Amino acid sequence: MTTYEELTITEDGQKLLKKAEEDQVETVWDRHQAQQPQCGYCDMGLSCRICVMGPCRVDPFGEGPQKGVCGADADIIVARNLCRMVAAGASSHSDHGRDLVEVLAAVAKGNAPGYSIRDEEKLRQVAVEYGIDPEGKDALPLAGELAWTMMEDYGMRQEEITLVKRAPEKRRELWKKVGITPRGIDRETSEMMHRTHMGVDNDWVSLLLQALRNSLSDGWGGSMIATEISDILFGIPSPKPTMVNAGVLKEDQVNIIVHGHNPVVSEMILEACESPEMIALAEEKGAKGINLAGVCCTGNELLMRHGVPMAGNHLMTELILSTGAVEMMLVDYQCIMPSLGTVAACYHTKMISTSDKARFPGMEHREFHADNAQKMAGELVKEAIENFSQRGNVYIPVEPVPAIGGFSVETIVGALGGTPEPLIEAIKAGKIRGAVGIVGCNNPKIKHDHGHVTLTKRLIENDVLVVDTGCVSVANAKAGFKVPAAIEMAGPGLKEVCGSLGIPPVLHLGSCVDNVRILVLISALADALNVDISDLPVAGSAPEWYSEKAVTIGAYFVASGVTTVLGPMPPITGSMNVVNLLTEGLNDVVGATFAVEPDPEKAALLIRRHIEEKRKALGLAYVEV
Ligand code: SF4
Ligand code: MSK
Repeated sequence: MTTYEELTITEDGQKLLKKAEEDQVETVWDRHQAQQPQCGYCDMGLSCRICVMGPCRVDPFGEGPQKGVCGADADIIVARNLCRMVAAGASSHSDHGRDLVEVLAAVAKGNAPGYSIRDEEKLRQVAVEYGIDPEGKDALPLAGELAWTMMEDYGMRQEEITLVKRAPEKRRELWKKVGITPRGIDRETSEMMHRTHMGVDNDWVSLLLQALRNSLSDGWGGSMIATEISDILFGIPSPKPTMVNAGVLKEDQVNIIVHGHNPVVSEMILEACESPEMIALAEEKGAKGINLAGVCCTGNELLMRHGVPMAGNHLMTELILSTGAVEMMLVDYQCIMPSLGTVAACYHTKMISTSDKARFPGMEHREFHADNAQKMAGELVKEAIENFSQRGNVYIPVEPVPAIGGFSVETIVGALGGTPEPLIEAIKAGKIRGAVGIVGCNNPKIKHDHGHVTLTKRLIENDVLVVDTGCVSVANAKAGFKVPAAIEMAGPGLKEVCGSLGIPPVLHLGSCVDNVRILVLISALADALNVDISDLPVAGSAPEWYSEKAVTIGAYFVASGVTTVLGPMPPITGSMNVVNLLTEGLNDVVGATFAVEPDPEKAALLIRRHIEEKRKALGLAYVEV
């Protein structure tokens, strides 16, 4: 019998798991258990269902078939499967970016009531990067021109994606030499799918190089566009206090939760929740107000820009509903478990899907578009308020924890006095040994939040600065790492630097697409030191990843020169050639590799050793780890 403590390290998670069990609510952990044992062939990447001569499997013990019906061997099958994960991840982020380009275009045409250009300076700066002269142009026509030009990044009229120019020159030259400079966002994903069709690219090395190019089209393309337009439309994040965990729900208020990734919907919901008319209606219905909170990355988008509280990360999404305190959950897309409608049906919670491309069982579909979003948001918030009277018993198990979010590159550099120089000096002096981006999801294969929190703790206590995004950032906020007082958990050097700047030792950089903020930050560091990204004492990690998007993020980190340590093993162990290329061979190609280490204590040692090796190579003081 598994205990709640074995499933999650979080107090709210443990208590709500008990509540869910009492309420006979099935959770992701129950279904994970019911799936055991999971398919060994799939786990190793050795099964293929790309065509209907199959499905095929290659026997890992050498006794059964060693080739699929078409003749594909283990290397080809494993590489193709991984490549398709990268393509799916890249297309998810990049399609999210495309939606924002369309909203920007609609704003420019005056077809998006409620939306506006909140950061005109950033609009002008990005326009210049796209080769547009903003001189003498008003914001709206300029936004239209930028949206139109960005659309070309999605197609095939360019030799390289525009924002690739943000990468250090040495890195761009390397990409050219290796032949992985991304040309068009959709083009690379489309080519990846083409190459993995039966009978196209059957060289596992060539396939994996295209996967790197495809991932770069996301990191320096679709995701970067998503982040930049979000900043233009909704403002560049700046540090703001907030609260986290299931305790952010309020017993005496109307609770509305937003879930997914795209801020286009959630920004409008926030506006509606803050309207005096809605607040008055809530009071009329007996509530003390309207409490908007987030889960996953739509939550991160609102937290970063407005300090909206965060109820939980990926594995908490079902449990948040089991509080019985949620009047309405609105979802857009990605990481939304199709089980949520069934969980909500056990309570009074209304579930609303909002995107034409993401529908779910047990949810009412109310489609948001730029032209109707403001009106739709008002109607839905009203419905949520009216649902307050339908509440049954409510169980909010913990008090919330304070945190600070909103560290964009602009605010980090601003806090440093307008230049990355003080950070570089602190790294050179050894007060900060290096920096690590911890990113990604939760996965029921790993004790919830244990990987994130343990790794972060070990790194900061050894003077490694941590920046995080996505579901990690929620785990780390819940663990108390994101308040200035958390410097007490840091090593002496990191404590001194963060203490003098008044910042926590763990900086929240945003949502999944905001991993590109990490790329921009490390590019600035590399440029300031006149080295390549792969020379820096930095690393990436995804201790509890589950999604295809996380594979793509890992791939663009590595292709950009950041060695990245994964917790769960990707499905590649069926081919030692693929394993060796990804964990060793890539060092000779892009100067960085993947590593896999599910134990966060060991992962911390691995990362610290890597950082010290980079310090040594740069001629900086180093220690043996
Ligand atoms: Fe089998 Fe080849 Fe078809 Fe895959 S592509 S299912 S290995 S025949
Ligand atoms: S939401 S991709 S579970 S981080 Fe971005 Fe969290 Fe991973 Fe989804």
